[in-house]
Amino acid sequence: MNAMEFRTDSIDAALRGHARRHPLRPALIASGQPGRPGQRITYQQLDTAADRLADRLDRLGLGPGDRIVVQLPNSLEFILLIVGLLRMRAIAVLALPGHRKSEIDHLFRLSGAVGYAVSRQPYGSDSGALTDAVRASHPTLRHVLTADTDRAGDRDLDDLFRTLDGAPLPGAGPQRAGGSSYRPSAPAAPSDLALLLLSGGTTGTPKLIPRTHGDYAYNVLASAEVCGLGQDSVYLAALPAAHNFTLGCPGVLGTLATGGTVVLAADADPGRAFRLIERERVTTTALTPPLLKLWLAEAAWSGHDLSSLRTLQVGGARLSRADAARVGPELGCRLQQVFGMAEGLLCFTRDDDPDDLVLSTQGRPLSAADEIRVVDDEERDLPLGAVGQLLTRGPYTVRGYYGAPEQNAGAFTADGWFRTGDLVRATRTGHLVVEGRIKDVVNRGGEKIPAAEVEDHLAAHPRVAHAALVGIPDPLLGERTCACVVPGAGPDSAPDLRPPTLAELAGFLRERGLAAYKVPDRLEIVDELPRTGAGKVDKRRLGAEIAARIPAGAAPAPA
Ligand code: OOB
Repeated sequence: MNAMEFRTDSIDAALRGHARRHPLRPALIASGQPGRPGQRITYQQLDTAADRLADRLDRLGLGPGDRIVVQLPNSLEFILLIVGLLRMRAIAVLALPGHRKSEIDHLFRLSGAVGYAVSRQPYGSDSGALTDAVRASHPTLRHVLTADTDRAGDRDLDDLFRTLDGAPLPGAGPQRAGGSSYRPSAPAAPSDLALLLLSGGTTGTPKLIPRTHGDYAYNVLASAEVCGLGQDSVYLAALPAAHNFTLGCPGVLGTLATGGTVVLAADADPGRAFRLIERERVTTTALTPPLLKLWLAEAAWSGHDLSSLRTLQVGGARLSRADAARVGPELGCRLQQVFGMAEGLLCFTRDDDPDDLVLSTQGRPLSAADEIRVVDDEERDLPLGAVGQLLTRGPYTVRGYYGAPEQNAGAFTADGWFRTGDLVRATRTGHLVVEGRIKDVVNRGGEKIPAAEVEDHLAAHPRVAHAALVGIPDPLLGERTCACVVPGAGPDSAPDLRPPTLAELAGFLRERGLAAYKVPDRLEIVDELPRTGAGKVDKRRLGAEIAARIPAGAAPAPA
């Protein structure tokens, strides 16, 4: 099936079409826990379960336009809920599984969400405490839906979610024959909000990115077309499906919208992933560069049959040419580099690109309607091949963050170009090479860490006078984080002025509910922070000074 045929459709309409045309084809395979067979559901089952879920949520009082923070691991629950929410025109606010109280609070503050769908699994015994704390600080929150993915394999699809008190969602009434029962009051219009994605950040604390039904359908379906997805495709979601890359580029939704099969892995562990690739004859999957390194290492001695794999997408952070060159010979599939952003723009290397472009560039824009400018510090266009900031505009790139008029004036030009904060150079063929960035974000192996967010938390420590977060080069992750701290009396000045240790700061940040991946890898105590003429911390100089102190290849100091 050619994705082009669906270009004007919504994701949900495409999915319903498949449920009608080939109800018994497998839509989703959840790998289950180790030692469990996993659960398979057909297009018809997916369609019916999404209807029932939408119906039950509707009875609970959730409706079009309501925001629901969704924090679920790769699981049937997650995909069903996304499809159900798209169907009922409610808006999923996507949190990552690693987020904790600090990030979840931020998402509630920004979105005014009325619901929180959360699995017990990533928090273990903490989940109750987290949801209680979120409830206490956000009066807008009316419904907490819990999913317990441990039991997903044993349960009826109807019973995947419970409300917080353990009660099943309100019943859907008598089942109608032939599946689909839920009838939304009106189908989604292309301009209706579909998803709120968290920005990796350009400046300051992260913002929410409003993606509409129309732009996200374009994103998903055009990506599926570029990747050649169709009914014979089997896509393995090894990265968290809550990432835009895994969800819709083309990812889970692109596979479902073109009638293929999605295999959900609990994580990207190479041993488990290789077993799934062999068992389910996976054709397509997506990784970040550090995970690719782990897969390459595993493939060197693993006996698994990976011959079904046709395309391996790698994106989210810069891939070295050396690792890129190993994909074909060592994994036996075609590499596709992907340079994307939750704000919209997606670049892909294409199947028919010469090898040199596939190995050395991060691809070219998805759409002929994507507009690209490479500009200098004064936002003057640079000649072809020069390195400058990438500005972009296009059919699926947002024109502003959600409810953030002040920040939008900085992040977007008056005529709607998004200032990506990435430094790129364009080739004659229209491909882009990512050369660096000017935004204040550390890209830790694909996980984005907005410096200002961590600095705000560090500055709250009683023995921190000033703090700055910088990235330092790392052979596995590309970059790690280093907190540069000027000790001294912090906000609640304490008599004890010993410089804080990394372990103390790490404990303090965890206590404040910061996601573990944002806790700095390293601490440098400094007398002062270098400043620019304008009085801002000179991150470039600081980063270079710190990198010079660290012997090449040194392991980060243990926390
Ligand atoms: C993806 O999306 P985000 O929103 O988490 O992060 C976007 C940023 C980009 O602005 C760039 O700084 C960096 O991540 N990035 C890359 C890259 N892909 C993303 N830097 C170098 N090389 C690459 N290939 O990360 C994302 C969204 C959709 C598809 C793929 C990745």
